[in-house]
Amino acid sequence: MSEMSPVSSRAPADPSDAQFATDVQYYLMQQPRQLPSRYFYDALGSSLFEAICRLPWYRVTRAETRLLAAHGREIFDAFGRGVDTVVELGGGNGQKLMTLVQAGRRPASRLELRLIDVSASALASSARALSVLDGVHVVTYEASYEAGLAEVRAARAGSGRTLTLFLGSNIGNFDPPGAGAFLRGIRAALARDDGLLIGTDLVKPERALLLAYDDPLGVTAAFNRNLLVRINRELGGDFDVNAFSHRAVWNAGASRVEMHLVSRGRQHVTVPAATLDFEIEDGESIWTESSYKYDPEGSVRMLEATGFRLVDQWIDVEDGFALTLAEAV
Ligand code: AVJ
Repeated sequence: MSEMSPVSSRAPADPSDAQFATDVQYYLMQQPRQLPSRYFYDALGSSLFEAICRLPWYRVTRAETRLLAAHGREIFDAFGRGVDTVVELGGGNGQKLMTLVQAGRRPASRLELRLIDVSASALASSARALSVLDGVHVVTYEASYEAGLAEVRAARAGSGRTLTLFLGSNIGNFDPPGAGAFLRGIRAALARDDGLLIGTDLVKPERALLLAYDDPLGVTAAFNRNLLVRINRELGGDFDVNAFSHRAVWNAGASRVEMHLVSRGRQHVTVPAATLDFEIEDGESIWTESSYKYDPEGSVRMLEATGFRLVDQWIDVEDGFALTLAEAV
């Protein structure tokens, strides 16, 4: 049996238009100027991200998908009482969850899939794809991670274990204190023995990191600049999108790749719906994303410091990616 019309909900605490305007106003006025990376994922941004995942230079998604296909059975079997609910945070198009369920689930078991994402378009396509699986019931939450987790926790029903997925190195968008706080928040939404599977992109040679975030086809540059397109469309901004250059830098001290939009020339910018009117200097940048890179031991330490115990870890040596399975203590 499959559920053809997935249930969906939109939390009141969503990053709605008002939140977008508030965040754009606040972060663009910071020194250095910034924009939160979660706003990349409107319909076009989500499509551009999917294109990034197919680039030969961005290997995160393929490496993780290989690990999920190879170890999906071990991941499900690591849970004695059996997993009856899988929660995925920021899963995008749902293809990795699809791979995991197909590789790992024991046939004939029922499974609740709860998808939390800020992207409505990503949720729609993943719910559609996952609904074809037998015995699967999909519920989507168009919400921030925090709001979505609170809803999932409130709706908790079954007696089995819940496995929460935080894949794709999405954890890399948090700075280390933020990642710790976020993992503690996940722990608080779980019961003892529930599982958490996280994917972390590993530190690798700078050349490979920079090609992944500044690709020769310019897809990542388009993904980055689309944030300005979105501000212009949704908040009435007048950013001259062509007058900003995409730049990726490896900050070795902080173990992160940073993406920036660098102003070519001094420019006047207004964003009426965010009550912004400012000058940006020649060469001044807007910092749009951090992608922290880990090592395998660091991923484990981070989990052990936030209320989890290591169950197993799998590493793709070729592309430098780790999947770490833990359980709540
Ligand atoms: C989806 C946050 C994991 O940081 O690698 C890809 C997003 N940004 N290329 C990442 C991204 C530029 C991606 N995450």
